[in-house]
Amino acid sequence: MKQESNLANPPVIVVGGGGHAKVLISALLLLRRQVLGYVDVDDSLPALLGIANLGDDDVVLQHATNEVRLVNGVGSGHSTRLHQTVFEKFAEKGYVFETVIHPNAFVASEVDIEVGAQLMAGAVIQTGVKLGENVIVNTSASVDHDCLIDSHAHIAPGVTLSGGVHVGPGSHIGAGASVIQGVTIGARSIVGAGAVVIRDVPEDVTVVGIPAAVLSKAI
Ligand code: JB3
Repeated sequence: MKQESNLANPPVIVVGGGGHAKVLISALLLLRRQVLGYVDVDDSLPALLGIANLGDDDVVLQHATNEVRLVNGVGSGHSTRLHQTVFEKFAEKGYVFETVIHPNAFVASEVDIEVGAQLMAGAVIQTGVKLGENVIVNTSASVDHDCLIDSHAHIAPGVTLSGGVHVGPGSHIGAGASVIQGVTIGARSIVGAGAVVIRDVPEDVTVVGIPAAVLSKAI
């Protein structure tokens, strides 16, 4: 697991104040992490689980990069790309994103988890898996042996990835989708909720249905 900071467990600031942020704050509180607050483009949003809205993203810049860690609380509510945009915006300024692993996630041996990855409650990460930076494995999603999930990909709730699946960078696997073993999902592609993927998916497309077929270019 790659992480860099001068402090063992620095306090965190959550970026975003919607549904994804709320789930992350819940996990962080269970993990007994100190959460200074969250930042959102909407500074009128109320506290989340007792954690205050600190204002907009400029508030983060008031903290030195080695004093705090960030948690990327922007999910896929507005766009499947925003999660990556937020990560890159702060990472290029030198901020480190915390890796969040819910205490009820299962992580097998010989798993490689990059900085900023998020494993929600009930996520199962089997042996030999590699999770890139800023990846989300959402509630009750299952990532089986030797899968490679590239940076910024989102494995939505209830997804089943069989062994040796490769999910390309920035891709989104929709809720409840299933992917058979050995399939590659191309970069930035979207797999619709409930789809069953039985063959490789190219880059920059949306696939839906059973078996999954290309619907359109991804947006
Ligand atoms: O399905 C599940 C379990 N979770 C979904 C998650 C993965 O994606 C959830 O149900 C939603 O569909 C979605 O959650 P998310 O991304 O939190 O969406 P939403 O509830 O719409 O909140 C997004 C928040 O991010 C809003 O309050 C925006 O104002 C804020 N936001 C957008 N861009 C930003 C930025 N906040 C900051 N700080 N900076 C930004 O650039």
